[in-house]
Amino acid sequence: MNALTRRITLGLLGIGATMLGAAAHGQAFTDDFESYTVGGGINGQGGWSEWCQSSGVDVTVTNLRARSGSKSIQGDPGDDMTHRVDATSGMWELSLWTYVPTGATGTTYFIVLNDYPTASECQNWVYNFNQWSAQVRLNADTGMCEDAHLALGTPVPLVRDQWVEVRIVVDLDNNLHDLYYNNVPMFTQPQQWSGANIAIEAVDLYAETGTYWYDDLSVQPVSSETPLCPASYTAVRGLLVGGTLANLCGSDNAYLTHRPDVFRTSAVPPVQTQMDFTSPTDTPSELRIHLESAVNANNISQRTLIWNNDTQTYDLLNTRTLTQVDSSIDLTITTNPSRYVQAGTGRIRLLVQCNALAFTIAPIWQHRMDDVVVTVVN
Ligand SMILES: [Ca+2]
Ligand SMILES: [Ca+2]
Ligand SMILES: [Ca+2]
Repeated sequence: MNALTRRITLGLLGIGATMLGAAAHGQAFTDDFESYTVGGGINGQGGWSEWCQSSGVDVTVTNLRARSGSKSIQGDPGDDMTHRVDATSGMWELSLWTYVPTGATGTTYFIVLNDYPTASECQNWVYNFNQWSAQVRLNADTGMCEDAHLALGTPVPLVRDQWVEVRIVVDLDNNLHDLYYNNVPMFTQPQQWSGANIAIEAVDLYAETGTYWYDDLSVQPVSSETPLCPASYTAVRGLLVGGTLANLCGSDNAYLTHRPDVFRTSAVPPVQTQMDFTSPTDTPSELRIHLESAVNANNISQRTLIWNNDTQTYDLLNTRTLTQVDSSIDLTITTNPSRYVQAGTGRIRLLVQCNALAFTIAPIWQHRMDDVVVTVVN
C-alpha cells in the first residue's frame, strides 16, 4: 500500500452536495449505462459527447454482457466518447469496470485529461487543449494492462472473461496519482498528475484498435483526513513553566505548561498560547480541533480561537471553565473552513487564552496542554 492509498481513510463521500461543501469543485458522476437504449449510442445523453470535433465515434449500448443491471457499452475500433468532469482540488477516485473476452485483440483505453475543451470551445474550434494525465491501455495483443501515458510503473497482466476494475486515484492538492488494474497498483509510488493544468477536466473511453465492453463508471471525490500536530507555538502572554512543542503532540500526560506573567490586567488573559499548523490543502471541506488541557486551580476560563484570514481577526470557537484533571474539547468547522487556512502556506493558527474568572494572585495557577490536534478533512 503506497502513500496515496494510505491517505484515504473515509472512503467515498458520495455525490451529496451538502457533504462536499464549497471546497470540492467538479462534477462527480456515476453511470451504469442502464438508462440508454440497447442498440443505440450515448452521444448527447448523460453528459456524454463524441471526442471534440469527431463524429461517428459513438459506442453501442449492449445487453450482451453487463456488470450492473443488464447493459454495458461496447466500443469498437475508433470509438471515442468523452464526459466533462471539471475537478480542480481534493482527492478523486475514478473507477471503470472493463471486460476483455478470450480471443479479443487490439488496444482500448481509459483516458483522463487535465485539459479538455468545453462544448462551446469545441464548437468554436478552440482546439489548443488536450493534456493527457492518464492513459490506461488494455492491450489484448500483449496481454497486459499498461500505463500508456508515460510508460511508468509495471504493467499488470490482463484478466479475460470477467469484469475487472481500472481505478485511478488522483490527489489534485498534491498533484499526484495512482493507477490500479484488478486492484494491483502499477506504481510503487504515486506519480505526478500534470505538469501544467492540475485538474481533471474529462474522461475519455477510447477503443483504438480493439473492442471493449465497459460498465459502471464512477468519478467521485474521496474524503481524506490528515491529523496535524502544531508546527510551532508562541507564548503570546505567560511564562513557560515546563515542556516543549513536542509535548503538544500526543495525549501522554506530558505537557506544555505556562503560568500568568506578572504584568497582567484583568482584561487581558495572562496566559495566551498561539499555535500554528500546516495544512496539506488550502481548501479543506472540514476542520476538527481537539484540545486536551487542564489547570491546577479552580475558576480558570479557557477560550479557543482560530485566525480568520478573510477578516484578519480571530474567531472565538469555544469558551469553557477548565478542570484540574485533563479534559478535552472537540470542535468541528464545516462552514467555509478555507477561511481558516492561509492561501499558499496552508497555515492554520489557533490561540488558546486562559484567564481567572475571579480574583486570583497572578502566579499561582498553571495552564497545561497535553494534546492539540487539528484534523484537516479533504
Ligand atoms: Ca450496467
Ligand atoms: Ca492527558
Ligand atoms: Ca502530550
